[in-house]
Amino acid sequence: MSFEGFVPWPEDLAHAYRAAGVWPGRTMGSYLWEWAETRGDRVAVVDGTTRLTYRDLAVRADALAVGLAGRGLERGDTVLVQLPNTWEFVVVTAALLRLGVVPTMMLPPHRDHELTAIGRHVGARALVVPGTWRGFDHQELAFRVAAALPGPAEVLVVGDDVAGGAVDVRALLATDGDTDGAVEERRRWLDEHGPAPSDIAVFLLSGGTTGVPKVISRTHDDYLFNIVHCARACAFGEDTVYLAVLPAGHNFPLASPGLLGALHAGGRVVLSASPRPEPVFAAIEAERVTATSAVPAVVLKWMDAAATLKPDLSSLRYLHVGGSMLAPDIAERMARTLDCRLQQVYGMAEGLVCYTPPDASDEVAFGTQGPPVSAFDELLIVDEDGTPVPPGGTGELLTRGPGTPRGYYGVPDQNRLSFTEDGWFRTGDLVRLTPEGHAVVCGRVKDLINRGGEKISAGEVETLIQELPEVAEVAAVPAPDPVYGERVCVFVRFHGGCSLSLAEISRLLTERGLAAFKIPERLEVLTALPHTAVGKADKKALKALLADRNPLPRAA
Ligand code: OOB
Repeated sequence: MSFEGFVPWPEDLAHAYRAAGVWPGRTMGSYLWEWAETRGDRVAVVDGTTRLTYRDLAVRADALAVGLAGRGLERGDTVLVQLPNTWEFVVVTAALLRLGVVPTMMLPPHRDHELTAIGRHVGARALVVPGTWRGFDHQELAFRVAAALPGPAEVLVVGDDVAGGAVDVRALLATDGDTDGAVEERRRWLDEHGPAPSDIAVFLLSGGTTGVPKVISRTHDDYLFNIVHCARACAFGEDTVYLAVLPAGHNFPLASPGLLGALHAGGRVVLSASPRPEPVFAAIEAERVTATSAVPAVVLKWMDAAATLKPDLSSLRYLHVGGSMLAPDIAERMARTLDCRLQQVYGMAEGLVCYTPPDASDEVAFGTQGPPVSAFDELLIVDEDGTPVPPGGTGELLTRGPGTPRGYYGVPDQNRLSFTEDGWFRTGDLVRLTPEGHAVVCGRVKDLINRGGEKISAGEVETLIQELPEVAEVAAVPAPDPVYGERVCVFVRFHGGCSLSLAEISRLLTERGLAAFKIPERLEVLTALPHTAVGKADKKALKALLADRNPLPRAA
């Protein structure tokens, strides 16, 4: 493996986890053919009218993997994957896992700013993008980003109008007319050239509190651990029909347990390209979906729409809700309105995932975020000095365990802040534990804005706004919002004689290639920002100011 910024697992721990079977000691791609042999004709993936069996998935993933190898990609490379929820997302991911080329999971709204910064950080060798998606030309974006990367990078397109110079992914994964011999030969070649369990399987993006998002390297070992335990915590099995609604590059719909968990359990994955109520309800009805997961902001929209659309949700047994704060009364209303078991989830791409059990009492299901999915996960609640708080007290949650890696990729200075010397990850979340060991998330100490589950680093937005010549000082804080929970509000002090409107700031940040969900939706102009003793913008004071301004001016 050639990933220099990778923080490996301590040898002794890795050895102990493998010896005890905590880590299965396998790669994720190694399951594909096992599944194809035991459940070959069963449908694995549904996307509209496209249905792939477990065997189709293995055959196509192998074809694509070998095709990509033919284009020069090899084990230890990484590519940026920016695909919507389509069946090709699953095949591309499976192919990359098989080949040992690490998918760096980007999100469809990401633009030049995120793709270029992350692509440089991980040393991306290619980008996998849709052609045009929601009216936006991702192919053109990918060519721009590829040109801005230091090394050569290919543009791989999943779409109809593949430009000259780009690689047509659909052509690579087509297998029509392949003989059994060809399929077998590809399988053998990939078995020999694929990754090891300790290799990085995927790169995930962290909500991050500094600059652009931090990159989390997940090995086959530690990612499989999460997938298996989350699938167990959600009672996934062969009868599971899981609907992937949130962007599949997020850890939540991808692997907690998400689509990988559903496949691992022998179930079926249905993909919805949009979280809007109409397509989601239609997919639940048509495919008799049994489980899905979403952030509270999305479920609130489903609840509103259910009143008028009156969908048949009788197949839906479990709804996993997490990613941002959820009040107990709303949790209860969600379960009643959609008539299913609510499983709250508190998780993070950095590893730890907590789930309320499927058969939890109402008190637990509505009032807590549940215990960690595995008994091997350790939780510690500390105060501001790092001292453990008394049982039941609230403080910052530190965690460690076989599914929580020991460092972000390629940021040693940040790692000294985010991880303790003995391997605890500082979540930045304020949590208390019930006597039964269930987590209750109470807030956070990290400087980010959680807009309906999308994490936005305040620092990233501030850095871009600070670069505008009119701006003397800026601080981004969460503004409370009834649907999204929070939206980005910026407090700005302009240089004398200068000013910008919210619309102008929005346009300038869009021009700089910032993803739309990070663009501030509220602007508060101050002649002086309050400061803390160390001279930083005092965000506590700013949030209080925001709460005092009633009603708040709303973004256009
Ligand atoms: C999930 O993952 P990320 O990496 O996008 O965000 C993690 C952060 C947590 O540190 C916490 O601040 C927040 O999102 N969060 C919650 C929460 N679940 C996550 N805050 C309050 N209540 C909750 N239930 O968001 C994620 C990953 C896997 C499964 C589920 C969510």
